[in-house]
Amino acid sequence: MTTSSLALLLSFLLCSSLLSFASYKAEARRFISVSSLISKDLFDSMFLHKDDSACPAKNFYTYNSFIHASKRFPKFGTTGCLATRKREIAAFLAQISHETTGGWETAPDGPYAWGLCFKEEVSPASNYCDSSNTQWPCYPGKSYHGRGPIQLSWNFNYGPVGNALRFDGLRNPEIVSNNSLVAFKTALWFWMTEQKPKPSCHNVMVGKYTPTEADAKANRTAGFGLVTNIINGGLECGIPDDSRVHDRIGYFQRYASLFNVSTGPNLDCENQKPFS
Ligand SMILES: *[C@@H]1O[C@H](CO)[C@@H](O)[C@H](O)[C@H]1NC(C)=O
Ligand SMILES: *[C@@H]1O[C@H](CO)[C@@H](O)[C@H](O)[C@H]1NC(C)=O
Ligand SMILES: CC(=O)N[C@H]1CO[C@H](CO)[C@@H](O)[C@@H]1O
Repeated sequence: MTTSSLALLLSFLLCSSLLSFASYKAEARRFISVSSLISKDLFDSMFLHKDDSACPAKNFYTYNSFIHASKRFPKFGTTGCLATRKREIAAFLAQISHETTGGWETAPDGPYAWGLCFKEEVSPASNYCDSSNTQWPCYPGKSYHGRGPIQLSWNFNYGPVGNALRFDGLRNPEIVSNNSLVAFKTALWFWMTEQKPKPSCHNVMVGKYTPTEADAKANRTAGFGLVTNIINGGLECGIPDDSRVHDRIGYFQRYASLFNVSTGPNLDCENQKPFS
């Protein structure tokens, strides 16, 4: 191995800046894709039970759909150094695992081996129509309950995600639980897209989040806990010892360890105020 290729390798491994930014970026584009960071074997070792007959989403969430969907969002899992990339993918998979978990405390292989077990909310309490939203009006008879890996909910999310991904989210919300490619794309859309005043989950995990004054006052510092705050902070954050928050963290710790990467600080959001 030449000195320069050794330097390159080290910069990837250690996240240092031995190389100029331009050559670093060029190398990064050449070598690192989501599928090179997470093989089908690694994916399958995370989601040990997703295709069990006990899981309603049996055979729905395939590795190929995940990889294919990720290509629609080229910055996902390809930003920053190698550890950052793996950590972002682990965080994303952890959050969607909590959203779709079939696990319980004494489940086979532990509670965190049961991500991607559900594709649709079971007995939704409402049709998640915010009728005060005139930009994304509900279509008569349609329900905007949780569907897909991120359990996309509400007309004001189905509308814009459909717009971005070129399907009619308001008239055809069912596609999110009937087409696994669309399903993964909706989850990645949610992950990658900033919805003010919240930052995007992606920017938080790759170190591109700059807290506003309001964020600083609310303890919203970067880390996995802030991602939880973005996804469901109104219900889960600012509460000591919330079991849903612990479930998200448990998934993240397991996946980070399968990726051989550290989780980073601020896993919890119990000391953070939700966004308002
Ligand atoms: C993590 O480390 C273990 C043990 O060294 C190794 O077998 C495994 O392939 C590594 N996984 C990844 C994703 O690098
Ligand atoms: C911020 O977090 C610290 C502990 O980390 C806590 O003492 C403080 O009350 C928190 N502030 C707010 C506004 O939640
Ligand atoms: C073919 C198919 O899977 N159809 C499903 C589409 O989604 C609706 C509701 O989300 C299901 O009830 C159908 O079974």
